[in-house]
Amino acid sequence: MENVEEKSTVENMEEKSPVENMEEKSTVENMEEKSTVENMEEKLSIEEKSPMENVEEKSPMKEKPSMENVEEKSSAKETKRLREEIRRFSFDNCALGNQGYNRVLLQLFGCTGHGKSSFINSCKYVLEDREYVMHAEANAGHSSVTMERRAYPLTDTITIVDNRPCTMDNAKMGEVYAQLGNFVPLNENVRRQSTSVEMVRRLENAEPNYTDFIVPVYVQSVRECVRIAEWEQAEFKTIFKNCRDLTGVFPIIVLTNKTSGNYFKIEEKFRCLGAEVVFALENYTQEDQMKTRKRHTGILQFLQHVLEDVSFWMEQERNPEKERADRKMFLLKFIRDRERAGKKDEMEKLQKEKARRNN
Ligand SMILES: Nc1nc2c(ncn2[C@@H]2O[C@H](COP(=O)(O)OP(=O)(O)OP(=O)(O)O)[C@@H](O)[C@H]2O)c(=O)[nH]1
Ligand SMILES: [Mg+2]
Repeated sequence: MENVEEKSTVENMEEKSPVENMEEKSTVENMEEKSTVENMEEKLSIEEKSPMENVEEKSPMKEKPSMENVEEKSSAKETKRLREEIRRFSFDNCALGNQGYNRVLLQLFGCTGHGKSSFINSCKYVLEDREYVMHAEANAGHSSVTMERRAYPLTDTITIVDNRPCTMDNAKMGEVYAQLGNFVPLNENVRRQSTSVEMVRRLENAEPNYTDFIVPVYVQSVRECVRIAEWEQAEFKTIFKNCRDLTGVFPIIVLTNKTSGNYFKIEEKFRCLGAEVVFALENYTQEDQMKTRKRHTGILQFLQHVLEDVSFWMEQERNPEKERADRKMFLLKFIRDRERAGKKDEMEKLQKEKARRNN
């Protein structure tokens, strides 16, 4: 290639046989026969291209599949394979059959603005393989956007749920636990806090649902996660453990905004908090919908991983009715303990106040 570039056109012509030169000449003659406009256009199109481009165009290398082409084709195949595998998942094909389940419920939770709704839009974008649509409203504002618990079907078997945002304070997690436990109706507004009496009443009256296999997913933005203080770590640990005890599954961690900080460090932190699985990714958003291989496969691999986990859990004998009854017991105990802890705090405050007055 270098040699070809270095040689002038005259030199190239001199090296050619008389017959080749004749042929080239006749092309020039042909050009003369064309109209001036046609000639100008042809000339311009030749001049616009760099010499390298002209050589490359003639080069047979162009026809050979480049590494990039091969990778692109194989990644397109991989994306298609993953997508089909995810769409095909059915509880009926699990080791012991469906055991009474018919839906995987991916339950997203986390603080406001960390990318829960954007993650839902990304999953739908990747699975549906058509133009980006903002199914779940996502916004850069400081106030909470998602006020209701809304379900978005991803496939015939998988539904993803956008839960109302929370603060990572175990005492204030009652509403979130109720949502994760599937005791709050879907597609209705959710309260930030309820009294214990209201919560118990709701538990008693909740529509029985035994057919959802619940998978909790905690969403955390790398951008917001500058550091997690010592006391917060203890709180995170308690919350994750409670989610596991409630649903039987340790929350899967999804780190969004992966390119806005050192996500390796944050991933390590979450692993130290007990997380077995951490996925770091960059969501597709209204502002940035440019498809990239890694983003697409990253999201599909997350879904594939969830289904592999579900298949693993379905290898054991399960009883959906009992699981729901256990979740209810867990919540009732949580409400009772929270009530007792609240009363204890109040008593301590009163005693301190009394001691202060007596002194
Ligand atoms: N660059 C980038 N922006 C993101 C990413 N995820 C979310 N965002 C942006 O962050 C903002 C908040 O995202 P949302 O998806 O609304 O967050 P949310 O967790 O649903 O917020 P609430 O509904 O309030 O709980 C939006 O402007 C998104 O476009 C990401 O991975 N990368
Ligand atoms: Mg939201």
